Amino acid sequence: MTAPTTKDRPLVMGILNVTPDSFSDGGRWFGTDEAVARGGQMIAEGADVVDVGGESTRPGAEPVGVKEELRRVVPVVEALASRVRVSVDTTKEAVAEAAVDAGASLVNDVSATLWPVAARRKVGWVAMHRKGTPATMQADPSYDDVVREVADFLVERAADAARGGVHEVWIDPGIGFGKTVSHNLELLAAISTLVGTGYPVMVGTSRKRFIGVLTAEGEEPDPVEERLPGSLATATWAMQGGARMVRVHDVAPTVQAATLVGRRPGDPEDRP
Ligand code: HH2
Repeated sequence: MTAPTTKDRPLVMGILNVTPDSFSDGGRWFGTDEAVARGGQMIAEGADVVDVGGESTRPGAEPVGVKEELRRVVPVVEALASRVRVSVDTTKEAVAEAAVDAGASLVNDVSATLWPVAARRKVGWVAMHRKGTPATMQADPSYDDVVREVADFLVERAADAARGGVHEVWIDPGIGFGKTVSHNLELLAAISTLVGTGYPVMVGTSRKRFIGVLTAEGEEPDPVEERLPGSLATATWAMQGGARMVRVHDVAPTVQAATLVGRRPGDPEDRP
């Protein structure tokens, strides 16, 4: 399965949430102008892909209607697509279609159902695993073997998509989507199992709650704005395991981390 990369490092996807309620940056880039400016900043910081989303997937988030999601996403995609590869983070077919019309070339699909759009429109597709819906997913997630279940699910969906004519299929374990802290850690420790399926792997840990839980000294998770070191550590962990793309809020530090992953003494780039 092809995963276009011209870089000798894993790719960095910058998160652009055009939403009032995303868990870490909700409301900050809600206006079109603010969102486009934020996208420009991420391009300047070295983002390989900018992922534009108009509906929060955080636990308990309010669903957004198609019309409103289109209003949020389409102008931003349109403004950025000539400058960088744009993906659209949506679970709605109509929004995926409109974003592709506006220039997006990757559909980032946390529902893992939209491959027919990618096949029809000849764009890439990210299949992410989740258990349940945003309303229910963190209630009491349980698995017999989380790595096996996630890998089997993703391979089945990816194979359907490949058979259906999608030429670029990414798989993503869906860190935090119906997973406990231990499930997230098990999946990060087993990225090589996903890599072994042959599909390029993408991972999103950025600023997620499990980071704040693991570093907290008291009952409350450390706040979102204090999760950058843990975000970099987990992104690096995933890249070291073979992930070919990481989805992050903090582009510049992650590009630096990605550049260092896999560097070895004797590389042509070595300088005294
Ligand atoms: N995580 C989020 C949203 N989309 N897509 C993929 N492929 N992988 C992920 O891990 C993933 C994703 C959740 O993070 P964020 O976009 O920052 O928050 P929100 O859903 O609240 O907008």
